[in-house]
Amino acid sequence: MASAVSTQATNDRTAPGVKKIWDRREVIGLLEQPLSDLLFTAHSVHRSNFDPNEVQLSTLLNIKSGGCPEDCAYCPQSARYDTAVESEPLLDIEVVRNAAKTAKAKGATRFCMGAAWRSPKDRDLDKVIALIEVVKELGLESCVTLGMLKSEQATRLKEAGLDYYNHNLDTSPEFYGEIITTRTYEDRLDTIDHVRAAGINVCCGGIIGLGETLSDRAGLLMSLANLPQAPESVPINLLVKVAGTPLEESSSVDPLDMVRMVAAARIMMPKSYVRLSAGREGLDEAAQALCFFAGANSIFYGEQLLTTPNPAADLDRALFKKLGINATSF
Ligand code: SAM
Ligand code: DTB
Ligand code: SF4
Repeated sequence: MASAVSTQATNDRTAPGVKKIWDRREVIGLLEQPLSDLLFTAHSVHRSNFDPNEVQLSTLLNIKSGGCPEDCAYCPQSARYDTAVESEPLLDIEVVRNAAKTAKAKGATRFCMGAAWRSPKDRDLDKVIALIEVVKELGLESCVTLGMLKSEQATRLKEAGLDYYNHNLDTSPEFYGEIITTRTYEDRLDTIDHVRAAGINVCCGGIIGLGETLSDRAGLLMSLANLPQAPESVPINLLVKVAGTPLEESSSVDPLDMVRMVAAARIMMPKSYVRLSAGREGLDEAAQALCFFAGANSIFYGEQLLTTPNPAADLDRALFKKLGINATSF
């Protein structure tokens, strides 16, 4: 097993102070374990790093909808696909303020703003910085996802007080080219490097249900966990199949595969927040409960993701009550 020196969290087979580097067979082995064995390990890791009954709530807002030049095969906001999503200009600052206030009143602690851009222009960034300031004034953590960033842009966002930048790897390096052709895996890693170097927390995860193999799921998790420093926040999305996108007819994922992904992410990135992200509409309460047991400790909270529905906030509060989960803010 290869190792590199770092201060990152270790597991029991790695000497303290030495970052574990995961290899593919080992990760496939994790994903294929008998479910009870996998859950036992994941929950034990979770319990030794976090309060197992606490979940962090992030609310999403699509600040710039549709018309994106990229060709991400899952995405309803690509201009290349005929979906119901219209291209809209950047939202007005007061609309964002109201949405952030409502999110805070409902108990979210982080407000995440998404823009359907390949990468922001410098004048776009000026406007987004004003939105970040609004979110910070309300006492919420801020997160944005704006596409590829240059290092100077990441520095500007840091200076504006940005807490998290979301930029996903989406899938394994090997399968990536089947899903996106307009930017490379390297481009994504470069953006993540710029965000990390600027001192912004990294939010980086991926999607299952794209038609990937188990080895691709392992490859995604390896790419995340083997980064020089694991992302602070790891969103695990289940594909939301949207009419008009190339993946609209994809085969459905077994909910237990989502549980397995969450469990493996928890074991491989013990100190990261693992977010049960898009696709919760397709998971019943029992499957979500298993995801929380497996180590998910963050969700997207509020009726809407970017363009697609998410469980209503009152339903999530009722679920939390049933499971004895406390939200960070409740
Ligand atoms: N345009 C920016 C970018 O791609 O970096 C930011 C927004 S983009 C919508 C953010 C992420 O949402 C994607 O990387 C992908 O992981 C996720 N996503 C988009 N459409 C999805 C879908 N239909 N189902 C699940 N996740 C999706
Ligand atoms: C992430 O990993 N998932 C969110 C967020 N980061 C920006 C987006 C999910 C989008 C689901 C499809 C939609 O609503 O358009
Ligand atoms: Fe554009 Fe982001 Fe959608 Fe890709 S995922 S098409 S970059 S909005």
